[in-house]
Parts: sequence; C-alpha cells; structure tokens
Amino acid sequence: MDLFKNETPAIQEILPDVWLLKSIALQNEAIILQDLESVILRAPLRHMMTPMGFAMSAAMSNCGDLGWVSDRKGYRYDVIDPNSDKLWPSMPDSFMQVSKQSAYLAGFKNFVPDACLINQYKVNASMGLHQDKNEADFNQPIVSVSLGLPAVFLFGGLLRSDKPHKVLLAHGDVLVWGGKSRLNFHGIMPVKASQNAALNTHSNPYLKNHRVNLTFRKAG
Ligand code: MD6
Ligand code: FE
Repeated sequence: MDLFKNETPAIQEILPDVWLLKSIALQNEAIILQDLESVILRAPLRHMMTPMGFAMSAAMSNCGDLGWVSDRKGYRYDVIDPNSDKLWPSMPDSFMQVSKQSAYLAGFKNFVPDACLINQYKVNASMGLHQDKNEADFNQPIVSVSLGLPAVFLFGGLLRSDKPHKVLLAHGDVLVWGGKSRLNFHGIMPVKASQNAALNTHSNPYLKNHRVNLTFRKAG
C-alpha cells in the first residue's frame, strides 16, 4: 500500500519532541474508517470506571495484543476485553500502517505498536490532564490519530500545575510524541459541536457529531 503517493505531508515539531502531521491520516481515510467500524462491532465502545468510581467521559475500546483498561482496581493493559472475556480484536493493517509511518516520519524508525486505544467523544466530552505511564518503555513514542470533530489538545509539563499549551487537532491529524515530552501531562478540552465547516474534511455522518482518537503504543 502506498500511503503517501507523491506528496510529502507537512510535519512540524510544535513543541520539544512533539510532532504534528497535518491531515496525514486522510490518505487512508476510507479503509481506516471501515476498519474502525469493524473493531468497534467486535469490541463495543464503553464508559470505563476510574479507580475513584467515576464513569469516564470518553467511551473507549481497544484493538491489538494489549488493551488499556480502567476499573476500581486501577489502570493497566490487559490482553482480554473484560466485557467479552475474549482477546481484543487484532490491529487492522491500516491502523498499523498509519501509526508506523507517522512514527517513522517523526524519527522513531522502529516503532511497532501492540496496543491501540480508541476514545470516542460526544459533544461536551473531555479528558482531564493525565500522564501516560502504564507502558513498559518510555523510549517508545505515542502516536495519536484524530478523526471527526476537531478538539483542543492541552499539552502541559511534567507537573500537573504547569500551564498547558493548546493544540488544535482536526480530522486526519496525527500527533507523535516521545523523548523529553513523553511523560508530560495532557488532556482534551470539552469537544464542541461543529462550527468551522472547513475542519470537516469528511462526509461521514457519525464523524460530524463525534471525535474519535486512536492512540497507538508499544505498551508491553
Ligand atoms: C485524545 N489522547 O486525544 C486523548 N495521550 O483523545 C491522549 O490521552 C494521548 O493523544 C498520549 C499521547 C497522545 C494522546
Ligand atoms: Fe494520554
């Protein structure tokens, strides 16, 4: 599969060791959306419980060898979907391709994800500031693909109290992040209903009302 045809996508290091690849996932959009639909048919989106006992605002699922789960016992990666007691769906080739290619372009030449967390946000859903630290090797980057409604990504520092930068993530954008930023706090501002039609480069009715984020990691 030729991901990039003749175009070189715009890649920018927007903050130290944080790369934004604008629109890169649009090149394989149709197959990514089709694969997303089949994954969530097999492992439906659900609102996981935080260790404190609150339902998370984003609905989640996973594919790949490992899935990120949260419940009263804490956060962890598990090979089993607790809702079905089966393995998570395998990682589709289109997901593998876009994540490896994006990591490669950001300088991570041997990134092979074993986990893809799927977050679905309805209007007003958000994600509080957190660190990603359940993974085994912090030298591996994280690759994050945004689909559907745009969102403001908050990118803070190593302390929860550090004032975050704001980054607009639109449909098809990929963020790759690692190195000295790997453990920085980050979150998602409440997602707004579509206002700027120019950011809706798709015609998918589901994506007009939802933001979906695919977060790829080498977790194990
Ligand atoms: C989201 N993403 O974009 C939530 N974490 O919906 C994350 O929490 C995240 O996008 C680490 C690296 C990239 C991310
Ligand atoms: Fe995160």
